[in-house]
Amino acid sequence: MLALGFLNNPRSGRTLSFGGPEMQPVATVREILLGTFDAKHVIVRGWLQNKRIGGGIIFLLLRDGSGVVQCTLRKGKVDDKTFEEFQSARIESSVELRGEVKPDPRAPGGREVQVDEGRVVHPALEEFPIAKQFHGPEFLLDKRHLFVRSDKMRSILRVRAVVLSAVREWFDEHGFTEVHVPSLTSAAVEGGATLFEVKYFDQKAYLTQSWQLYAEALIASVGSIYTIAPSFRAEKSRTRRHLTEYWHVEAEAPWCDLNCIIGVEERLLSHIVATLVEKCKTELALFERKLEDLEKVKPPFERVTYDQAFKMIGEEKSGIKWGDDLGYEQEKLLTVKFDRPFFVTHYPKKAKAFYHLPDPSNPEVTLSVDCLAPEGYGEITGGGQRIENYDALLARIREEGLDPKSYEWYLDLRKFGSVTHSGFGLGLERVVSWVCRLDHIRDAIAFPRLINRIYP
Ligand code: NSS
Repeated sequence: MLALGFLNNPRSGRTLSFGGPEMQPVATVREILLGTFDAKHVIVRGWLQNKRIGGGIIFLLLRDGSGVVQCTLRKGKVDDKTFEEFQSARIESSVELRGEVKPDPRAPGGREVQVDEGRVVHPALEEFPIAKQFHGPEFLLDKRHLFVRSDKMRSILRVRAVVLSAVREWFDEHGFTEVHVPSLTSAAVEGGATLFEVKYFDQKAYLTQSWQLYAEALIASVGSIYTIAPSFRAEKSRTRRHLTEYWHVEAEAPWCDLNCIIGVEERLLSHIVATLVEKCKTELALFERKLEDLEKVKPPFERVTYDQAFKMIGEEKSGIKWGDDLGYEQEKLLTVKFDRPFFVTHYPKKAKAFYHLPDPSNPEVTLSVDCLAPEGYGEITGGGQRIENYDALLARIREEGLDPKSYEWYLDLRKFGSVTHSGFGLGLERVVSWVCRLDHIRDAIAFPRLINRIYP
């Protein structure tokens, strides 16, 4: 019997939990299941996701963050004290096991760890409140700090991470520099209705809705740029696709018109989706997202103008008048006609924020673009070409009833070498909801912030 103790392995840098002559580094479940760990005897540690006892064997499902593996404790093979300890351990206890990896076609992943030594590190003090039975969404949101351990949330969090690494990879390879701007701001970007006001010492400030205005300053410094940061919207109604705090991937590029930014968006989105197909097959399968659906996502994406879209949804029968923004209901009508993401361009001036450039050939519409995901998901990006000219921008600010004083520095940008430029924002949770076929955007983020929820 080897003594239990924590040592650092100077070779691998990982902590050893079981000391003794054959000191072994800790294997991850992923390494065990892939067979990439170069020893048959392994130490694993994690949380007891499930437990079943039968015929003198305790079957454990151990989860360690990289995956889930079956581990078996046989009476007689482990000492009686250990067997009893695991017999009474509740699920979600933290445990450490040592054993031999053996192929077993009945085990999930085709391998199991036959344990010869183990300990419960911290036994769960109570029964885990989330059981296999159905729980309502509000209960699961109250217990979110524990629900994040579920297969569903773990898979979503991994998909999120892979989306973001694909975003960085694509931008970095295409000459975009990552830049960060403040989250505390002094003016609205996307309209006052969804601004969160905060006290900034003796002044009024707001949580940012978008990096855009700062980005337009920075393109004259660093060229094409992107950011990944939280944005805040005081969304006053409950919907399936609005968070009050969401992660915003935004890009801005000088010498780039509407057509150019559409090209950036379709190539970026295609890269994100191709990376998911390559790296997240298991997660996508859990959500029954067919790879064929995603493999169709390749540039060029289809484009329709707002005018065409308005006709496609039956004009006023869709519940809006010409000029109104497309809401969830209208986007649903439209997206059923597509089986992959597509662009809607040239939204009416009154449906869009002040900075959008009116189309020189028809100033009632703007050189704007949203990307809509199919299957009812709707808008996942919004952006377009910006107003370049000082007087035109000032006129639009006034026309929208905004205070030019708040936008003085932004107007200044048009005084010193204004250029054609465009950008867009992509809602990370909107993209995750679509690829993972989620019913509600709250599950695309670990701890959602919603109109009625700021706990836990
Ligand atoms: O309001 S947007 O359509 N556009 C902007 O903020 C631009 N200033 C971005 C830019 O050009 N740099 O928001 C962009 C995207 C939108 O398409 C959604 O995908 C997402 O941000 N979005 C949201 N996601 C989750 N929850 C909420 N409330 C939300 N609002 C927008």
